Amino acid sequence: MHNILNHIKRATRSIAILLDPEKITVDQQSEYARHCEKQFNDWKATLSVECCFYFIGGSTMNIDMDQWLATFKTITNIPIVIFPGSHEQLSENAHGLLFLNLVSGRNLEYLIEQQVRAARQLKNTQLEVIPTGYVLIDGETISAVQEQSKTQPLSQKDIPTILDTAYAAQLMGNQLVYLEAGSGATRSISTEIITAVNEILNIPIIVGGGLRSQEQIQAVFEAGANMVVIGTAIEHNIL
Ligand code: 1GP
Repeated sequence: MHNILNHIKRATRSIAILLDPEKITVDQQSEYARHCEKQFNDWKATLSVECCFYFIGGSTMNIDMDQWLATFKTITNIPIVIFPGSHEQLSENAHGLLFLNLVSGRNLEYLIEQQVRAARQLKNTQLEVIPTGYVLIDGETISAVQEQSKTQPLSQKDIPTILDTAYAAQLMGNQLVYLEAGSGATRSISTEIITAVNEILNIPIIVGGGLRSQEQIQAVFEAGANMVVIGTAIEHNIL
């Protein structure tokens, strides 16, 4: 048992690498994991990161994710957390699951429908299920989340609405709040927003989308993020 949420709560700085199984074949997994694990060690040394995770998921999933995870799980000791694009991306071959609700959007499909469809399968799960308020914020590109969910991101300029949304997510019982600019965002979430959200919440904050340098990651931690998620920069090997 990894006790993922407790680790995130206790650590000052956690980091997750987001892997999309559609983009990595089973044969490439070992090489990819070696590359990621070297990166995790660098971050521990240079950014004082304490806990490392893999987030696994994608907005679409046209491969057998369960099978992909079954092999990936055998080649790493880093906890694997599913970051699902839909209720079809559930698998017991992981350690945890972000049980997302897209609180920035007004599409019932992602506020309750997907969660209801996942519920029966999760009744007897061994996964650590972590309720997570998911807040999509404009990253100046049309993100896959925006397209898939057919919801609008919150404007980075509208900090009061971002704060109200994040606070509502906490009041609703979420254990984490994820501030998301969207994978490949050209503008990551401002440190001003992260600081303001950090001041009003007492649950950990995850920040992701468009982070491409050590300096950006450092600034996001300094602003108050408990966890940072990096996808594209690892995929394109630009860190
Ligand atoms: C996307 O926040 C993650 O859900 C990661 O974004 O791919 O831009 O690093 P990037």
